[in-house]
Amino acid sequence: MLARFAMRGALRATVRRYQSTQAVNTLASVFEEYREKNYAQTLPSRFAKEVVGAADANGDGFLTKEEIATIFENIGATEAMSSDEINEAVNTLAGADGELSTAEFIDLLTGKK
Ligand SMILES: [Ca+2]
Repeated sequence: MLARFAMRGALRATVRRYQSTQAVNTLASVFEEYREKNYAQTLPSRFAKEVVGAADANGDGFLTKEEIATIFENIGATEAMSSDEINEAVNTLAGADGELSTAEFIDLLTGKK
């Protein structure tokens, strides 16, 4: 009985990890597609800085779920991810401190993370 509970817990953890990874991958691919379509001549690092500059509406150096959702609207990608999936991706990227810094997001957009 205990072993079965433990197994179920482990499975749930694995599924969660998979969903988190998927959400992050989808988020990265949305911006990658947008870059390829609209910024093909721009260096990925420059593109990443522009996206983050536009996304960080209050300029505090951190990106909230709301700021990411707004950028999704602005690039016409609202169909690509639900707000739950965006939240999932942001939480995963933010890590233990619970905050997604613009530097962390630039790493994602430039494939360093
Ligand atoms: Ca911000």
